[in-house]
Amino acid sequence: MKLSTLSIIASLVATALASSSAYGVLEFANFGYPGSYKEVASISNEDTDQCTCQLTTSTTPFSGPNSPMNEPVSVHFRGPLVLHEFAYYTGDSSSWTRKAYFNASSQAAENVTFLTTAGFNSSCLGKALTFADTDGVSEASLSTVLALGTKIVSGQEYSIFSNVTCGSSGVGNDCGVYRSGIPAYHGFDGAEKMFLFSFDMPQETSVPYGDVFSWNMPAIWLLNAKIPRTSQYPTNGNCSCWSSGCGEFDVFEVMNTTETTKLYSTIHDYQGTGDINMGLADYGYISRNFNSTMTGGVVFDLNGTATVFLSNSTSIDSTIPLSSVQGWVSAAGEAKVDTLNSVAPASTSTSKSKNNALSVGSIESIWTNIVVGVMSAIFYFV
Ligand SMILES: *[C@@H]1O[C@H](CO)[C@@H](O)[C@H](O)[C@H]1NC(C)=O
Ligand SMILES: *[C@@H]1O[C@H](CO)[C@@H](O)[C@H](O)[C@H]1NC(C)=O
Ligand SMILES: *[C@@H]1O[C@H](CO)[C@@H](O)[C@H](O)[C@H]1NC(C)=O
Ligand SMILES: *[C@@H]1O[C@H](CO)[C@@H](O)[C@H](O)[C@H]1NC(C)=O
Ligand SMILES: *[C@@H]1O[C@H](CO)[C@@H](O)[C@H](O)[C@H]1NC(C)=O
Ligand SMILES: *[C@@H]1O[C@H](CO)[C@@H](O)[C@H](O)[C@H]1NC(C)=O
Ligand SMILES: *[C@@H]1O[C@H](CO)[C@@H](O)[C@H](O)[C@H]1NC(C)=O
Ligand SMILES: *[C@@H]1O[C@H](CO)[C@@H](O)[C@H](O)[C@H]1NC(C)=O
Ligand SMILES: CC(=O)N[C@H]1CO[C@H](CO)[C@@H](O)[C@@H]1O
Repeated sequence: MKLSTLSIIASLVATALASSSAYGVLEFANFGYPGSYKEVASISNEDTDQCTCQLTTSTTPFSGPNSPMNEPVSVHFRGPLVLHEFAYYTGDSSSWTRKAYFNASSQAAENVTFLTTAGFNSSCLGKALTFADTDGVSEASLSTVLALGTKIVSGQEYSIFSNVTCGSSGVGNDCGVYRSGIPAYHGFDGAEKMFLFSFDMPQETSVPYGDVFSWNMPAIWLLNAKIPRTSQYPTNGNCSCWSSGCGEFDVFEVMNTTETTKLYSTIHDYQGTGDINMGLADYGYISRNFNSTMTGGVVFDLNGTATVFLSNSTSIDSTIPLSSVQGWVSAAGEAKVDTLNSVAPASTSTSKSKNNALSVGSIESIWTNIVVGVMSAIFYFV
């Protein structure tokens, strides 16, 4: 009995560990559920130490494929990273149509606004969003295109929004409540959408190890665009809808300074989990190529399938047949598919956990799996 329990435990541990391995494609199936979150209702004294925020008492509902990421999202980049091209597409039954585009070499900048947090540092909100200059991280006085070859280093970030300006700040308005004084733009909308990227994630050489928390941890991720417009890294969780689950999707993310060769994908919401910090990780990873340009992205389809891939066949054209994208994905290598739980409508819980829009840990999730697996094996055999 003991031996067979042990061997089951051993095989569960082996399975859990082996399941974190290199894939060509990371896929979440059954993504989206009927849920809700709480928006920021007000921000008070934002430029003083008395800075506070309040969330709405009522909840904002969402449902349908890919929810809540069917809401408008902003696109975020962390170094070490060089962005060559970015595109946002919406789909119909036969093809993807490009609705936003950045090309560093041609300096094309269609329906994109580069923002960065180079503004005033408030005690509850952190640094304010500003227009980003050509280097991605300095403040510019108006919308400016990222320069060819711009490399951001560890710890540096910028984001891309659409060029559609927000109406006035307020609950129920087009962009909800946002921080006063920021350049406020809409995110990229739609349940059926695709983001493609051409980028480098080179080895960090400019910043010494230990100088920043996120050393050599590049990432590309999506946030519900309401998050950065109030506060991406608040010290007070009531200053963002993140904790209550308005949504984050990590597309390509190095999660740990000791695992810099692995790009993970994680969803942060409450679809079948109570732990938004850990979120829903796909236990596979895509290998980071340090030495050459990577192309690929994420496809959200109307079946609620979110597919992350890298493929050298990716061509960021103005229209792309659905079948071409399917071809790139199926040729990209083995897929690690994570089917999410279906969740009945429920009231939103407000997490007390640390509100860090990029604190994730699929390694922790693997250990949770092992512990849960071991516990169930023990209960099964007792
Ligand atoms: C990006 O711009 C470069 C330089 O103009 C051009 O060669 C390349 O084809 C463009 N990429 C796309 C996808 O249009
Ligand atoms: C937004 O981008 C589109 C596509 O490039 C362009 O036609 C439009 O003029 C831009 N609008 C603004 C306000 O810049
Ligand atoms: C912003 O101010 C807080 C104190 O309110 C400080 O802890 C933090 O380091 C500052 N952040 C930056 C980026 O200067
Ligand atoms: C720019 O992106 C926004 C956000 O998704 C979209 O509503 C708008 O139609 C796009 N503009 C163009 C010119 O495609
Ligand atoms: C957030 O809002 C809730 C409800 O109003 C309140 O109880 C809590 O103290 C607030 N948290 C902070 C850190 O201000
Ligand atoms: C990275 O992961 C390793 C292995 O799980 C762990 O020992 C280490 O503490 C983690 N480091 C950070 C910075 O999270
Ligand atoms: C969605 O699911 C249906 C039924 O399984 C399938 O026929 C269809 O190809 C799927 N669509 C996509 C875009 O994957
Ligand atoms: C893509 O091409 C680069 C060289 O340009 C190569 O290093 C890399 O392995 C290729 N990636 C895939 C997925 O084939
Ligand atoms: C072939 C090659 O140049 N490989 C290099 C890729 O980048 C890593 C990290 O900087 C180096 O260790 C390799 O030598």
